[in-house]
Amino acid sequence: MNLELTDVQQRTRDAARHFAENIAAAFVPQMEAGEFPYALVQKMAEHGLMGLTVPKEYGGAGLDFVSYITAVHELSKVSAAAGVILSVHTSVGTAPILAFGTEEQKNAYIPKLASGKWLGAFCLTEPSSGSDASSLKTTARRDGDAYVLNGSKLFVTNGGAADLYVIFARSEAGITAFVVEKGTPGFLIGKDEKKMGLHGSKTTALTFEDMRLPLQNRLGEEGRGFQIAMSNLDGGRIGIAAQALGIAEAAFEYAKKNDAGIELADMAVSVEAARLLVYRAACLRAAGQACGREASMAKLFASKAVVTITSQCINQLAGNGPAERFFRDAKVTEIYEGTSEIQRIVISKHLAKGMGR
Ligand code: COS
Repeated sequence: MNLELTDVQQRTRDAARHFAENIAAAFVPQMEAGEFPYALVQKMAEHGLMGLTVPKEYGGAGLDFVSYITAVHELSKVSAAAGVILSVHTSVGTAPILAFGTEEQKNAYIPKLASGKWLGAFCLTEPSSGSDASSLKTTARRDGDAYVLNGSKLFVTNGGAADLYVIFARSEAGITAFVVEKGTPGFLIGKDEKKMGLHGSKTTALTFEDMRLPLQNRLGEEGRGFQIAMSNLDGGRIGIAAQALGIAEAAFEYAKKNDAGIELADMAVSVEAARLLVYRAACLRAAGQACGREASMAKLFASKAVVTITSQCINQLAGNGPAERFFRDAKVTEIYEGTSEIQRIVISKHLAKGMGR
């Protein structure tokens, strides 16, 4: 497999790096103070970052998944919060509608998401179901020409800030996906979680109280929601792995600049190995090939690497510059979009099916 970036991918990476260093960096203090960076998202939109993988016919840049991953990677080197805003918006907020939406849904939502006029989010986790996603309890009861949703979601990234939500609920035929606009009656936004890291990224609970959705808000077939969630999490996990890689690389560069000693060699090996796994998974996704195993491997490895590297970095350079932010931002990459234990389960399932490459 050729892991060299093409000219287009390199240009996207260079533009994203330029944007991260010259525009996003200025928003870091505001984000660290706990503010969601609406103005930064607006600038990301103006620079075409919010629709990188969306086909041109729906107003996107029509680029491949690898190009998009370079953008998450570069942004995360400067701001892991900006990286996850982009990753969630693209891989799990927009991609399911592109992949499973009707032409009507795509025309209604994708141009708004691709232009960045709207921000996307994804709601699977609930107060009583995280890793065991298939036991979710939010209900979708059919009532004439509508579904009525009741339940709640937890730890929704971009929650409250997003305009459009992909929501999973249990209907008669099983787990079913829906697209829901903020402001729909019965759609209630909870308060922001106070987190150790990613202070610029919003994480909220959502509650649905007799939230009535017309049939046309159902995404994909009734009962196919779990597959929709899982197939999009494959892409989402590569995004989070790229975020972890970005933080790891930033911490490594910072340690190198400050001469953090002999551990630099181990850090360099981990960053390089994470890079290879992330870009390998991204290449498979871009080629439309199955990538669940590789996505989980990339996320498992890159998240572990970033936690180790940022920990070593803070051991050596405690109290200096951004080391403590890198350390705080790193941990959640081992948790969201599937914990490390979940990644091991996914990899083991592939091995058991004899799908090891
Ligand atoms: N792409 C498409 N379909 C997939 C898939 C994927 N990557 N992974 C599983 N599926 C499908 C399977 O093909 C199966 O479909 P059929 O019923 O039609 O055969 C169905 O989903 C169930 O698959 P499986 O039996 O493997 O699922 P499990 O219930 O054993 O659950 C885990 C698997 C634990 C891996 C899953 O629940 C999971 O990933 N949990 C973590 C969820 C998560 O990441 N949460 C973070 C929240 S994101 S905010």
